Amino acid sequence: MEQYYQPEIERASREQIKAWQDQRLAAQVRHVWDNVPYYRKKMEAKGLTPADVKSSDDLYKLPFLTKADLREAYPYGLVGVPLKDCVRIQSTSGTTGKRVVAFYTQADIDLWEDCCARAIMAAGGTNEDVCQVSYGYGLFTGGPGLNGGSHKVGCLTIPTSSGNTERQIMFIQDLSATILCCTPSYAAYIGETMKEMGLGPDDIPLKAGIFGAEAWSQEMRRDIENTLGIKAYDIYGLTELSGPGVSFECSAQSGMHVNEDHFIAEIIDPETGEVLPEGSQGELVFTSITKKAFPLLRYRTRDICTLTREPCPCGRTHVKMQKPQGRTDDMLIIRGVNVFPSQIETVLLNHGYPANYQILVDRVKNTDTLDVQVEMTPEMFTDNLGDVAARQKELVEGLRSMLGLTAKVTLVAPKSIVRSEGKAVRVIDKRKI
Ligand code: DLL
Repeated sequence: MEQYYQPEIERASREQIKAWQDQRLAAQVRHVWDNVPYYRKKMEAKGLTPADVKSSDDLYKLPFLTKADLREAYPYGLVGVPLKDCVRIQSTSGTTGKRVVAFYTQADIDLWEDCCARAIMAAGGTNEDVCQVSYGYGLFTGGPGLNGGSHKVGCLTIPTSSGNTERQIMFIQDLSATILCCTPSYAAYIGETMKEMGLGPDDIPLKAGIFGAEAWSQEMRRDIENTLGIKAYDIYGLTELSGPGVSFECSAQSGMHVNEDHFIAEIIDPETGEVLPEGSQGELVFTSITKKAFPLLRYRTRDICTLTREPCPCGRTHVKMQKPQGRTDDMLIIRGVNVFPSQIETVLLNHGYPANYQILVDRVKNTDTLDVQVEMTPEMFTDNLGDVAARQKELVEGLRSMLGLTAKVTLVAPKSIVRSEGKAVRVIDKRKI
């Protein structure tokens, strides 16, 4: 039976959700106008005052915020409350430019943890469960967010953080963990290590996994579900908006419910900024309507996906976002063709390869090259060069029909591609260097 952490909110009528959003957005615009001079200037530049935003129907009038704004305003320029009222920061793992630093009041942390608790209960978690949190702890939001949610549900929480994979498996077995929270690539790695230790799905008590923080395909979901003997749920979020739990998957496993009492989602055309109708694919934009320390209005996530309000069999009424297909800044343009790493992953998994691969992009004599290095499983591994060549050819064909361009495929020995304990690095684009 479906369980809810806050049923009266998660199953509220659309009218009720709209009423919350209308009232909270107007209050949030006023809060930001009064307390965040950086954003007030942006509003003034558009000739807006808080009186222009009376309800969520007026949202489109507001200016966007981008990562560039966050960098410009670093570190305190977008903070909406006195620092004495802030109790924590978290930060992104960004590798280029300045990190994003997000601030939280105690109330902001509470609502963030509520969102994570909703995700855990949607995955079947109760206070009878043992929840192992194998996302990184520290500045990254994954560990602290799911840890807080797990406490709220009342699960026995095991804060292993990431790494030391054999010890992760030992805790799962010895402490009878029933729910595992980590990135999908780390879940796959845990599964692979279990196999090497001679363990199968029946040797561990896990029943569910809550995996996110990076794009992962349906094929990868099926793989992880089979290896660990669990149901694998997606969870989405970003540091700028709190962390994991902006949206989460329910038993229907067909998209993630956005916590609309805290976040308003829009889909825009990334080129023009125009708001697109429901069902269109575009860039996801979020407005946080309840957080006070780091309130972001119309923040452009760069994630590409669609929204749907089709009724969900789980009973939740909040809008669903499809799995992000990738990020506008992840999209590779190779010889003029748009390529998402997730498309390549789908082809590999459909041909029976594990999700251990690396995509190398370069430019040789003014032509882009795409080289996909794919690991063979130990069962496939052979030194018969003819067999390897035939397998490579099959993948080149598969990629050609998915992407419409020719890639070079190199099959490499098992275990030769480095494993990830957090977010996997799949793409090395040498053209930028
Ligand atoms: O990754 C927060 C998080 C932690 C989410 C644990 C889920 C679980 P950041 O490090 O700021 O925050 O990265 C945010 O990661 O804009 C997406 O591009 C990507 N992302 C997050 N969740 C998913 C997902 C955390 N389920 C960025 N599917 C986002 C695809 C995801 N991409």
